[in-house]
Amino acid sequence: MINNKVLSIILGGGQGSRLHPLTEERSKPAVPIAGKYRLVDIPISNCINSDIKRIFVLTQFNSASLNRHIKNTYHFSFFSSAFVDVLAAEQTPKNKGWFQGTADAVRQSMHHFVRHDFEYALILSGDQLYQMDYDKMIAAHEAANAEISIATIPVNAKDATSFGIMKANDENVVTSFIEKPDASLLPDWTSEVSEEMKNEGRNYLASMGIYIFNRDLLIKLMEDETTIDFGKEIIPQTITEHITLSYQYEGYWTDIGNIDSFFEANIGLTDDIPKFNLYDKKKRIYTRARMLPTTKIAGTQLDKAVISEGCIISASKIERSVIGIRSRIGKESVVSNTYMMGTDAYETLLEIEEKQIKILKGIGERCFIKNAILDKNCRIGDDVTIEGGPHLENTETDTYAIKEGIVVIKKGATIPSGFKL
Ligand code: ADQ
Ligand code: ADP
Repeated sequence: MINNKVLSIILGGGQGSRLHPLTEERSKPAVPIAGKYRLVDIPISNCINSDIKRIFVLTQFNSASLNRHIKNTYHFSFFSSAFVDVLAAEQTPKNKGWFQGTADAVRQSMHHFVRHDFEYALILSGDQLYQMDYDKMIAAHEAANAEISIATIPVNAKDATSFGIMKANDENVVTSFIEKPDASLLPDWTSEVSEEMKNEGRNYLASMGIYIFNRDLLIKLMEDETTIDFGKEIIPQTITEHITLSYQYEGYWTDIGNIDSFFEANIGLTDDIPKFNLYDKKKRIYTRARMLPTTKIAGTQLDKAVISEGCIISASKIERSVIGIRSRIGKESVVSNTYMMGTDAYETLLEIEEKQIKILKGIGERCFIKNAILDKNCRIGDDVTIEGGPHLENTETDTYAIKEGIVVIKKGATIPSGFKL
């Protein structure tokens, strides 16, 4: 089934330094998460699970890995109107080439959207972890006769300053909106929330950055070239003139736009009952089908380990860690509180011999890795210690970066045997 009224537009990221160095060589939507997925699989899967199958992904640059992933994953029937298309910022006589902000990204791509029939544009962020039925939000939008809808979630005072905060009336119509208010302004911005939310101190109604716009209104709003962002300009400027619905959501939702939250969201998957449920048959998360062999483990003590397919593991211990596809971990190594993304291809014995490879992809023997993210295709030698934590200062070298105590080993980096951090 396809919902023919809705066209989905996924905002795939700006020039984005917040996820650096994971975005050094790839665009943000292509960043691997949860061992076998890419960031963009989350909003795309939510769309597919809501029967929305006409999807554009807007990205700042056309990374080969994003295109390859989309092309190899989302095949729809030849007879269907479904598609997932990547639109990268283009240099044309009218613009400088980069998307200046979220609204500018939509504006510059508008000529692609208007070729399609649709009543509603569903605008989504590309860096959030959540499962949501957009069809329910669309039904609420229609029932309220709204022109714009914003998905909202109650947040606490600490988080409120990083979001767009709004107030709504008894009919959930938004009456005022402020983007990322200063803490001093917060006392004026509390809302009536459910008892459960109140008990958690979540008294502020935050925008989730998920919007529905009626087609004609979006076209009209995009004509004003001075507006750059939805949160900073479009939403605050339009709510008084156009009926804007607050569609309240109380499930699990988290922004994974920086290294810290990205790390926490991945490690959170090792909890006994993770807040993000990858095992829900009805809300499946899709990704590329790779036909990998099963994982082989020898002599390893596993505790809260999420292990993807195709791994070869001889470590002594893996705890509270997510291990990505095709990972290799050598004997007597300990991996703790770590997200290892895995590798793109196995190294054959012939290749190792011919290229005289000394340090293989993966983690060698007798290593100790804690509080780290290992990007894909890393080569960690033997007897390496990498221990992230608050004692480490933010810094960056050719092979790794430290952000808020998390050590990020860069894609394809080689860490020599005996290295200690
Ligand atoms: P932010 O998350 O700070 O606030 P922004 O940085 O504009 O807003 O990002 C929104 C989404 O658009 C992200 O997925 C981002 O990667 C993407 N994006 C940003 N710039 C882009 C560009 N130039 N081209 C393509 N994609 C781009 C917004 C709202 C707040 C709301 C939060 C919820 O402004 O009101 O509370 O989202 O997370
Ligand atoms: P990323 O997005 O993490 O930067 P890419 O998507 O560019 O990575 O690379 C992933 C894909 O590239 C893999 O799925 C694999 O098919 C292919 N690939 C990369 N390196 C090799 C290799 N050495 N041999 C075969 N395939 C490879």
